[in-house]
Amino acid sequence: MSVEYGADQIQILEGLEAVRKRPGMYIGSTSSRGLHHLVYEIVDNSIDEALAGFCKHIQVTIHQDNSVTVEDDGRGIPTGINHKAGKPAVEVVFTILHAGGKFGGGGYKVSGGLHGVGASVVNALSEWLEVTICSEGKLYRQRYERGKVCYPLEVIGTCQPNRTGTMVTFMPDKDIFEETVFDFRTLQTRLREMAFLTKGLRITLTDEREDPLRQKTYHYEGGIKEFVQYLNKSTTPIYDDIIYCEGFKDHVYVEVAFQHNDSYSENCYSFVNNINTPEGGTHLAGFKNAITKTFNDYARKNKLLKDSDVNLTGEDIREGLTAIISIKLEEPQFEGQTKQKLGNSEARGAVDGIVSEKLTIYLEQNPQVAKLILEKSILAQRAREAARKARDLTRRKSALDGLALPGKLADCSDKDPAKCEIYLVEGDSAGGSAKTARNRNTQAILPLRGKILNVEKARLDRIYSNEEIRSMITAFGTGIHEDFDITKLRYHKIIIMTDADVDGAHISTLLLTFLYRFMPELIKQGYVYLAQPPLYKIEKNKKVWYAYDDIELNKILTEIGRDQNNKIQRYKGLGEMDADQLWETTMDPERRVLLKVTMNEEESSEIDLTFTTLMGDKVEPRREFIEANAKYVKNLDI
Ligand code: TTJ
Repeated sequence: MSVEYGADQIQILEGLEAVRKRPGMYIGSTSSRGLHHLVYEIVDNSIDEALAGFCKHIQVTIHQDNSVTVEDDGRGIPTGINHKAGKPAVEVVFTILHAGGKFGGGGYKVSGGLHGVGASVVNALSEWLEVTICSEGKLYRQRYERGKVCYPLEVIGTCQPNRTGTMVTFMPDKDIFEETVFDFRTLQTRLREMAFLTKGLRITLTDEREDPLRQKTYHYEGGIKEFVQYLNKSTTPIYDDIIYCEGFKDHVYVEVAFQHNDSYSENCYSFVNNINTPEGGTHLAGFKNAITKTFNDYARKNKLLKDSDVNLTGEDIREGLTAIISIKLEEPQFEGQTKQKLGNSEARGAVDGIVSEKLTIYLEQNPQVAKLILEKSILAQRAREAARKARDLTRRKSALDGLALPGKLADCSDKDPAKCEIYLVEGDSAGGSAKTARNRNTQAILPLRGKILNVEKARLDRIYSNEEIRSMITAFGTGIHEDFDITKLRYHKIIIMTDADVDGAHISTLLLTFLYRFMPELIKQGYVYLAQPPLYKIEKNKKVWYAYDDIELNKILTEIGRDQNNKIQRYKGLGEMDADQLWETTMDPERRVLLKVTMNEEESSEIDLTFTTLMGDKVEPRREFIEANAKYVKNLDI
């Protein structure tokens, strides 16, 4: 951290060179994801200033040329000479690796992007970067190109004496990034999340590439309480309050907000220094322990559980729970393969202690709410018991009659999962054509009848006794729940094939919801695909073309000439194709188009919201969501 003048200085120059040589080491990747991290790295500096209590508004602007400006109204990066480095502090921030945050004024650095590397990395990876600082009545500016100083920090004018702030504009280097076009929605999701996590802060995102320009402002006085409200907006909460616990213990600042809704799924998101920790860690463990213990204690004390009853499990209590756990601490230690799991042991005790204490008081003061939550947990406990019995039944059955594959499954003969695919096909008739069309060596067909059970609206016992769902579980071979074992997966491609209409899309969503909630590993590891049946068949002079959308149809018609004799057929469903056509257009590995279903864990709260919004009970938010997204959704990328 400390910077010696002289020898170290040379090392420092090598530092930014190293960033350009191995960008992936510093920002994770040079794909679109790394590109967006550049913005988060810069914004994090302004967030720190907000956490220190000096910045109220951050503005992020995507310009026409895809450069980005981040501007805040904080105190401004210090412009005075940093004596250790012998140059202005701002220059140190942008040219020395790992510098930043720790010098001048009070307040410690708590935020930091995925890799917490700071502004110098962004500078090194930008074609050019300009910083403008307004402080003590003066306007300062410095410019850098690919990390190198263009001219010493200069005063370029004056500003209102009471105004202060920092503005940074940068152009990501096209030599470094595979993708240099910013996505409004990606930035929007992350900036909204940052606003939720920093109560009171206002963040504005503007896109100047659109005419009229697109602008969104996020500002939540309630912070994570409003985050929970937002996540629950398309659900039916079972009580009005959002339960909130806050405190400071062992140098850890803890904030937790939660509310139960009438669904059966659990949506807990944890953050450390404003960074999402999808794999949880000690802070999440502390939270889970606290609520399990506190609710059981309360239930016993108030005779909601009898002496002879067994304890509620954590899962029972978290049924339908939406929660945000946000902690801030000085030196987070991340563990695990992806370094996304918090390891600090003091975080466990801090969250556990604060939540237990505050929640006990809350429950004493709000017995009606306590009763509603516990009644739901007790129902969950019973359903869990019933579900276990249903699962045991499946397990025993499969032990009895060998593999016990579902009767409707037309399995393939090859047994090497890497070569095998399973088509989940809507309807028995399309299932029949698919069975005729397929390559029996490597392609298995599982026809699914009618509407698939909506797992967002059903309890575990109903889910596990559902015919279609049981068929999928046994066909995949992985087992489910605590038995889930991805190494037993029998097919490395699970292909959802539905009609190219609204009903087909609905069935796809239902299937994806099931896979996402119950076997997320299948999606994470890239085993799930969507088949793309064509929408049109075009015939002319005994020649045939297929078009997968209207744009393609027009292209083909332009190519072959718009002619009276063109025969255009619009397929309404898979059933209208004969087996040969189905093979040619949708199933032949040489010719078909498959969409791989992917998920970005950084946006998991958005994905959950998508599923609860699409599959939940409330019509209004669903309509709004579909209207808001209809024009942006191209590929289904959950
Ligand atoms: C540090 O302590 C003295 C007063 O100013 C503090 C500071 O550096 N504040 C600050 C930095 N506010 N905003 C920034 C900042 C903003 C952007 C857009 C980019 C960077 C690298 C820093």
